[in-house]
Amino acid sequence: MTKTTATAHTNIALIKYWGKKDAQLNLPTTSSLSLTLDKFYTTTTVENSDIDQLIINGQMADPNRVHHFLDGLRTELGDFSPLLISSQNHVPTAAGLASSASAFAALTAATTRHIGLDLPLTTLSRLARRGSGSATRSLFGGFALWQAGTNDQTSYANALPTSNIPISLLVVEISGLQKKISSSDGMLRAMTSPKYEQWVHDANWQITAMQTALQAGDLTQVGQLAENNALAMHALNLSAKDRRFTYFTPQTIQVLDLVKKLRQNGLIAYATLDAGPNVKIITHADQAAYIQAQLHQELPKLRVTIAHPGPGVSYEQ
Ligand code: 2P0
Repeated sequence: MTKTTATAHTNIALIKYWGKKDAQLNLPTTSSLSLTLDKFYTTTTVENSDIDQLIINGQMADPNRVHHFLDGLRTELGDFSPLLISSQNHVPTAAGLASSASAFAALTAATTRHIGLDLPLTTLSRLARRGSGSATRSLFGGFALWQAGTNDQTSYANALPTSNIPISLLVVEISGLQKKISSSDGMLRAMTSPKYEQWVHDANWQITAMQTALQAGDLTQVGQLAENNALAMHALNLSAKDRRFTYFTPQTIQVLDLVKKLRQNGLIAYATLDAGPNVKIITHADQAAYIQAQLHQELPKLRVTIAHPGPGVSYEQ
C-alpha cells in the first residue's frame, strides 16, 4: 500500500492574525507575517483506508475536524479514497504552541501528493488555510506573508524574499492553569472590542513597516513592531465587550518584565505572545544563549528553547 509523508514546521506570527471575516473559510480581517521555526514540526503520513481515521503521536484521535477538511479537498480537487492519517507532532502542546499550523500544512501537502497532484506552494497554502488559519503560513521556510485577500481564491501566503537577518526566537514555556480559550473563540471575543477597528487600521501599516525592517536587517525595529502588535492583540482580548478575557498569567507578566529589563541593559529582546500564556522572545542570534541563561537564573523552573528560522514543507516517499 502506498504511503505519502510530508513534514511542515510551525510558525510564529510577528504581525498577528486575530479576527476572521469568514469563519468557514478562515478568511482573516488583516494580513499577517510570520517566521517558520526549525525546532517544532509535524510529520504526517497518509495511506488509503476504509474510512477517514486520525492517529496523533500513536493515539487514535477524533477525526471530525480532518474529515471535514478532507471533504473540502474532495469537493475542490475531485473525490479520493478515505485516508488513514498518522501524525507525529514535534511541538510541545503543553507549551501552548499551536500544532494546528504545522499539522494542517503537513496534511495538505501529504494528501495532495498522495492523490498524484503537484500543486504550487501558494495553492497548498490556500487549501491549508481552511484547516487552520495559521497553517496558511507554514508551507514556507523563513518569513511568510499571508495576504488577507477578499475571498477563498485570493487569501494565501507567499515566502518573503530571503532576509539574512540574524534572528533567534526563545520560546519560554509557561503552563497555563486557567481553562484554555480556543483561538477561534478568542478572535470572536476580540472583535467585539471598541479598539478592533484601530487594530485593523494599524495592522495595515505594520505589515509594510515589518517588511521594510526585515529587508533593512533592522532587528530592533522588527522586535519593536512585533511586540507592539502582540500587546495590542492581547489588549483587544482584555477590552472585548463580549466575554473579555486574557491569556496572561502572573508568570507571563514576570517574563515580560524581564524582557524589558534585558532591553534596559542594552540587549535586543522583544516579546510576542499567541493564544496562550507563553512568551516568545525575539533577539539577535548572538545574544540568545545569554538571554536563556538570564531567564534560567531569574525563573529557573521555566523551560526555554532557542529556535531559528526553519525550512518549508518537505516530502519523503
Ligand atoms: C497567529 N494565532 O497569527 C495568531 C496569533 C494565535 C495568536 O493563528 O481558528 O489555530 O484555526 O484559524 O490558526 C492561532 O489560531 O486559528 C493563530 P484557526 P489558529 O498565529
